[in-house]
Amino acid sequence: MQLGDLFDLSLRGRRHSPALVCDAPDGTLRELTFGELDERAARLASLLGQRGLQPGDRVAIHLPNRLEFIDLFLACVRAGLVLVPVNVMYREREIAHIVGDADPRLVVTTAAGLGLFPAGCPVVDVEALAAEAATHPGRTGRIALDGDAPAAIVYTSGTTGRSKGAVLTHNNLAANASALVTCWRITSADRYLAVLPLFHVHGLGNGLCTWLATGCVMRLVERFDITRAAGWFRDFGPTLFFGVPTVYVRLLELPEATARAVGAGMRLFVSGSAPLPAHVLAAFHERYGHVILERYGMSETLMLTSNLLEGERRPGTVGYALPGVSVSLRDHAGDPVDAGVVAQVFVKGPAVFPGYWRNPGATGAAFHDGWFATGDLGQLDADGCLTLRGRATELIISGGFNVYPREIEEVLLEEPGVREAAVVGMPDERRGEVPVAFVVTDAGIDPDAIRVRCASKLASFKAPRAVVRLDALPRNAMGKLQKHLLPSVP
Ligand code: MCA
Repeated sequence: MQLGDLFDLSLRGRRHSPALVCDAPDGTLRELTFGELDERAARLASLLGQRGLQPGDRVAIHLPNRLEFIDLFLACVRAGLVLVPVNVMYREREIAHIVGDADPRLVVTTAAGLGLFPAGCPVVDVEALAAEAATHPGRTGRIALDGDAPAAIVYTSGTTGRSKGAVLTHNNLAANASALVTCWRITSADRYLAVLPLFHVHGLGNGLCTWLATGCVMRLVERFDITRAAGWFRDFGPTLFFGVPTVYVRLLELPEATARAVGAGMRLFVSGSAPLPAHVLAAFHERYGHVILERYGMSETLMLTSNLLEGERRPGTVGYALPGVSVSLRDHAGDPVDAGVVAQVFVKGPAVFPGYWRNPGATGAAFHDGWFATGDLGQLDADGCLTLRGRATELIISGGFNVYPREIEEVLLEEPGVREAAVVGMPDERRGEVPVAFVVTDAGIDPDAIRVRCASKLASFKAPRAVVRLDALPRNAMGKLQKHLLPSVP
């Protein structure tokens, strides 16, 4: 299915209905109908075509949540262009890798972002592009596309240090949205408060795509901010909210009366991207009167399992396979294990990606007999409810963002005087986990200076909270690093 067919249910079918509420540059609120969004996308798609972009070309978007992000997404869907969202927190090094790999025909950023891109990159200022599109004649109709055509390439933190581009097809995104709309009963009567970044799958695949599939109203904010959250809930009156655990931890800070009022109007709170601690679930229930619905997914697979909308939402579990998804727990030999046994989670399904962009080696390693290896360890109940029990990889999740130690270790090893480096996740009340680094250095090296330099090269959520100097890293008799023996850091 072409995503445009799914979105047309709203863009055309609900042309005159309110679609979006977002912040205008002058601080007022801006409201648009689905028809207005469709016309904006038509003009932009036509402009991109005139600039020579062809179906299959990549368009990298390095923007915070704003109207133009949506315009670009819809224009790409219309014109068969492949969206490459880039995390706005990334620094030059991370950005250079993504644009080098994705090879975009166009890069759109803000005035502040222009300097982050390497020389020769086809980068444009979003304001200039939007101004040109506003006066450009719109093109009617869409490019005819196979549903298996790529719609987006989403870069995931890499186990090998460099992030890999997960190719998501039109069918993948459509299947994911349809499954969530069905299982969470999202309808045009909902009001969705969108606080998560659109440059990741949670905000893009779950948020934007279910909004466009159902034609509900979305209030889009630039980013989650606890000091503004109460006002957004009060003024917009949402029924639907998607968050990462860090967002729910922060919402517990709102006064009791505010929380009660927010809870009274809400229909569904969903959490994902990182494990939701049971005590947060309980405290939120107590304060807001809602049991948060926890679900499980990955950038490569979109959503896989979900707790039930109606019926028990079991704390500590991520629920049951979504429509079309098969979950199989397998041991090291690749054989399925019995219910109750902890093993790696393998999945199949209509939203599972076809592979990594221009990386057949990584794609081959990720699939086993057609099953995608998630790298997560889990346990299935006899009735099919999944509980995650840790990871087969060293992934750290901080504030809902994935961080692989190897990438940080490589940056640390570039520092003069650093001989060895090991990064691990340490528990953190608010962010779930934070990266902490251990280094072995030449004499006279200041570990804090290393931390500061490392922070200037990496997105803030990857920067080690602390850099600790050790005389030696713990290793076994074979010389293999024993990360579990590293000391804990307060
Ligand atoms: C955080 N920061 C940001 C943003 N969010 N900067 C720009 N844009 C953002 N959207 C920066 C802040 O500037 C600050 O940087 C640092 O992060 C911490 O911010 P703060 O407000 O103090 O943190 P917080 O109140 O604890 O909240 C952080 C947050 C953020 C808003 C919860 O972590 C967040 O938006 N997380 C969502 C991640 C997400 O969407 N993941 C989905 C991945 P500095 O320290 O330099 O001042 S998709 C996925 O995982 C799969 C597929 C799935 O299943 O969903």
